[in-house]
Amino acid sequence: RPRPGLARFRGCLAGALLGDCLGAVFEGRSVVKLSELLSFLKGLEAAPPEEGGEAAGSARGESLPYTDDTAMSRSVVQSLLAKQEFDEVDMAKRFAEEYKKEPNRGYGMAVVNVFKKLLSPKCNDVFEPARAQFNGKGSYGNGGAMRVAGIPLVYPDIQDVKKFAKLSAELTHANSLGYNGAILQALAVHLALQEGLSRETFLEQLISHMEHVEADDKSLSDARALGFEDLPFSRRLKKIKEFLELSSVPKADVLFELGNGIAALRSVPTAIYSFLRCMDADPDIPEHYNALQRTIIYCISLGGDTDTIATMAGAIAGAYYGEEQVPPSWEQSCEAFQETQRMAKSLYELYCQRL
Ligand code: R7I
Ligand code: MG
Ligand code: MG
Ligand code: MG
Repeated sequence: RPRPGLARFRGCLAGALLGDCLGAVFEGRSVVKLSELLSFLKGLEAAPPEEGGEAAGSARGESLPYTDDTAMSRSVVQSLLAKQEFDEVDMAKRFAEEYKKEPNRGYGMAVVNVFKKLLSPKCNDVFEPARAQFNGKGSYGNGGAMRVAGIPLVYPDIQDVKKFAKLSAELTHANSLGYNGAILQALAVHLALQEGLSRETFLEQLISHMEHVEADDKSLSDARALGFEDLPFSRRLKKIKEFLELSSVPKADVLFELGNGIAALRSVPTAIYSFLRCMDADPDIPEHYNALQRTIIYCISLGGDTDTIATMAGAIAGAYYGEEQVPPSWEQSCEAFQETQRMAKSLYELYCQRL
């Protein structure tokens, strides 16, 4: 198996952090004016933090805070690094303790009940609180997907990626429309790490994997119970293929078909589409922005769950383009950006050991 470079691991974590911190500024707005977003970015670029980076940035109180997306991503990474493999008890504990330490990072409304149960000494099955969510149906939110990038950065084998993406998501998201979104996002990062994959091959591979993932009984029954057609993620991936064949796609069509919401089904495909479409220039986005920047700008311009869609697309784009496309002025505007570099190096070492 070929070995991806360290630059892709650094790019992935940095892209994810950028997407969360920049996206969070606009989270929940139904409409984001591109002109406003571009002038916000100009402001960041004009005032890069002074010498001293992170410390100076936070001393001036100017860095953009990360949200639950990054807090949970960091717990995933820290657990994988501490245990050198996926460990559900350790990961669950880290999620819950991180929430207890900093509860105001913008967590989903329902997932906090899972953390509270995980913190109780009476909890002896770490998957049980997630199964009890939404009257036993489990959450279909995008929280499993938003934090999953660490899994494909540790496991080179695609079967391991699927297995541990699912298990890591099931700690909070027991509905298959939640954890299948995490599998899809993990597969996208996995493929992005591979050298020189074309847009067409990338999408074809995602479709064939997801058609398999979504064909099991629980995926079929969960989708039907919520009134969706069979194989809903696979269908949206095919819609993405149609969109990419058109010379331009109106924002309204993207929002109607793919969405910008907090359900995994209404956000993971949108992140993947954003990454793929932004491989090409966009007439509305200034040319001096590179493909990774364009991806994040495009995601945020869609409005809605901007931090989460941009963090997922940022992870994919960062893994694909590598850290060369991570602009220092953007990165240095984000809280705790230097820790990202250290974590990427450790993940890279673990990944290489498993090759
Ligand atoms: O998925 P989750 O961790 O939330 C992640 C989102 C990201 O945008 C973050 O940036 C943060 O803002 O939150 O947390 P959950 O609470 O499990 O799911 C998020 C929301 O999805 C819930 O609060 C519900 O509004 C909705 N949701 C559901 N609604 C009805 N029925 C998820 N599952 C269901 C459901 O089964
Ligand atoms: Mg968030
Ligand atoms: Mg969650
Ligand atoms: Mg969000």
